Amino acid sequence: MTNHVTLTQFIIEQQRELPGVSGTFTSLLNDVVTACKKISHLVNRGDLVGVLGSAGSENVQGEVQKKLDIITHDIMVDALNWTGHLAGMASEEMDGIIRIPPQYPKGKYLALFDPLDGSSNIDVNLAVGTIFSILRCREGVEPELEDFLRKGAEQVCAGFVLYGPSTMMVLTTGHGVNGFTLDQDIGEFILTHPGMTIPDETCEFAINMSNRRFWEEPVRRYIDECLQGSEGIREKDFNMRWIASMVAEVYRILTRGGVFMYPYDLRDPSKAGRLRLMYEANPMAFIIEQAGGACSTGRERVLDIMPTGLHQRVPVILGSKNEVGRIVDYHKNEGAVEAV
Ligand code: AFP
Repeated sequence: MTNHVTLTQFIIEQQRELPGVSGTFTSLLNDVVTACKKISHLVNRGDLVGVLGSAGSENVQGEVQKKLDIITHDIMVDALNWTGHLAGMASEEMDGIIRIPPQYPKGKYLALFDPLDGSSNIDVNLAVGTIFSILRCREGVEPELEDFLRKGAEQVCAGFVLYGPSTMMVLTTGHGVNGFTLDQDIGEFILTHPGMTIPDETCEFAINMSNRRFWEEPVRRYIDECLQGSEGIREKDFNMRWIASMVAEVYRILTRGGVFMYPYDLRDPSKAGRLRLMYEANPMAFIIEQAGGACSTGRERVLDIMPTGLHQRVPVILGSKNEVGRIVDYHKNEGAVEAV
């Protein structure tokens, strides 16, 4: 088989079109790819290499950590902290920012990542993923928290790797969205899904229905109208999916459209939502918008949120543009909700 474009080749060719680029970004992306290949290998080996099950500890958000949550966090940090491409990192599994050890050179980018999203799925052999977001850093400074707390609209790159039946990387650098499949035989990600786009209309929604009693009225109204199907005001039947793994839901939406929601709910007033702005919502919002979709909290565009903390949570409604627009319209008469 010839003429297969590898991820590295694709990024180098994209960078050539931009004046004055140094190639550092391509190298950084290769560091991320190396880490994700290692994670893919471990996820695939599962219990054969003893990586399943609980670690018996809790992360900064008070969630029970799986062994793989910790292992994948370490793989990401170890692959990224010594190469000289990053000025600092932040991980969903760690409280504060992760500094580059003093013996290594510092680069001009910041990386934020959720090393194993959907980790509750790992022990039941369902899809999980790694999500990452890259920001530019002021050069020559030791980054502090404020350097990370930037709007999602400032991301230079966002991507995720889905460890499913195939391992796929989906990537945007702000020029559309492209999907790459890991060819296990040669160890390279190959461009298989160029120019991914999301249809504006959909008949499929994804939400955790067990939370219905905690939702606000606009979300209840939208879902109830979908459930009424062809007999209701939507005059068409809807299908529902819930994988409890955002990477898998977003990948499905990128391939056949749909809407995914983890909305604001009234379970715990101290939490504005379930998903983390910096590690999940922002990178996915960048990808979704670049593929022609939309991403909102219901009240504002996710990429416009000014973050107040590394582990801040936000409501997320993303996917096909017209459906997200409809849900946002339903929110218009509701009061504002404070993000925490
Ligand atoms: P975990 O990484 O803790 O499994 O969380 C996954 C996730 O952040 C996101 O990927 C899912 O869409 C969502 O949580 C599932 O949440 P529920 O378990 O409440 O449905």
